[in-house]
Amino acid sequence: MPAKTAQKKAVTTRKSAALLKRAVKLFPGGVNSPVRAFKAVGGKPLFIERAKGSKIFDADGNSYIDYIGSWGPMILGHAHPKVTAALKKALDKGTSYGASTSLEITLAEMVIDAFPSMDMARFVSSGTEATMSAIRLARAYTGRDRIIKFEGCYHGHADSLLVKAGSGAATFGVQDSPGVPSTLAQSTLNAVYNDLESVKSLFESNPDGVACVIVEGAPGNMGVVLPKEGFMHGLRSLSTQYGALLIIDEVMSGFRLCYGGAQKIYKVTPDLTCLGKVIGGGLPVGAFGGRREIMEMLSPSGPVYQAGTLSGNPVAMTAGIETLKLLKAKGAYEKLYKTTDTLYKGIPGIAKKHGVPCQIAVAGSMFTVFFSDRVVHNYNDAKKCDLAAFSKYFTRMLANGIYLPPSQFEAVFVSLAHTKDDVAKTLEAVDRSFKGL
Ligand code: KE4
Repeated sequence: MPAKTAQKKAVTTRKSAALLKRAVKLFPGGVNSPVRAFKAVGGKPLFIERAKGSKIFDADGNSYIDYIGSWGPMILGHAHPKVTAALKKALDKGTSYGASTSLEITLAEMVIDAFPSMDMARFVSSGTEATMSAIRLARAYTGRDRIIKFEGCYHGHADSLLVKAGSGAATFGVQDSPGVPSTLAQSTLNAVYNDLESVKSLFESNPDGVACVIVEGAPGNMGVVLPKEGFMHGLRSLSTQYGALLIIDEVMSGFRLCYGGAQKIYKVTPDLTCLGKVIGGGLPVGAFGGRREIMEMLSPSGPVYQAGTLSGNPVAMTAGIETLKLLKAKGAYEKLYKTTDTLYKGIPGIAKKHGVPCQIAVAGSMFTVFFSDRVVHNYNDAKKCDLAAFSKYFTRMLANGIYLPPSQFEAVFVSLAHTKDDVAKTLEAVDRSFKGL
């Protein structure tokens, strides 16, 4: 329940509850994506009616400072006037042609300019499609079947990747989803994040069998976990040594960490990059891309088939173009980092005051508060966090009008729309929420 408003009007979530009653008859768990169900934190999901800037408003008219930002895409804040205006114009030209447009060229040129490791790209409609297609391409290019991923990393819900996955799969403890054929799951090898030895031993036991290593640019799906010094470079050299491709999944980290993603921050050149979220500005866009010789294996120039009805959709491209234009503007990232820093740096003092053990991991404009007395370096560490404390924290913050991701294994996303007042209100809410946690 959000904080009492100044007018002390009765706060209710009655309309959300009524909508949930209808939704549970229509959708499994009443949702169209599991993490939205609040299952891990108890309580009932809110139904959101509209959003503007840093705020979202539920069906009962309650407003919240939003730190989910649609799980990353809304880095400008909601309904940015320049994005909305461009979309309104685009809509009058029709919504989808199933044919090429200049807009996809414009967005691809912007993406490739930001990611010099990419000679070519292919647009799809989600991050899952991007990673799924990149893996198929890596398997075709190398002629190998096995892939190495990391426990706790999440790359979408393609079968090969739902093996010891993070995000919602971790939240619900189903990292190995039923329905994934064991024959396929056996081709997915899981290493321990931040442990190069675990990667090396998988390569040594499969010396010519690994098609690729796929890793999140800055993991955000076991909560935010930072790569140790040399880890990303180690993945690069091991992949090269064993003839595997290195795929950096920047669906979350791309444009979230900086205008060029984690590979720019960590100075690592992948063979393939996956993107999503921010490049769609809130509309369904994913992309993958990399070296020309690899990408040209894709149909119709090569034999690897991949396709999509709405790939490169003109309306979605418009949202992506406008979003990247505004991110490229002078001072955008400085502002984003300043807001993020002011927010997360205010938390340790409050935690100390209330004797709440917590660790904060920050990557660009996303961060996670781990309820743990030790730094989280991998999924095992993340699983040891005090999940009950997290649930209480989440519920209290919501009651104070702060909308956080409903899982310890997710990230808080800061936007350019979050104001100093939002940060002050959020830290006040943290102070109230940590009391007696
Ligand atoms: P989508 O298919 O959900 O667009 O992207 C999958 C994906 C791929 N790679 C990374 C690094 C991702 O974080 C994601 C999706 N992230 C989750 C949030 N942790 C999406 C939210 C949801 O599942 O509803």
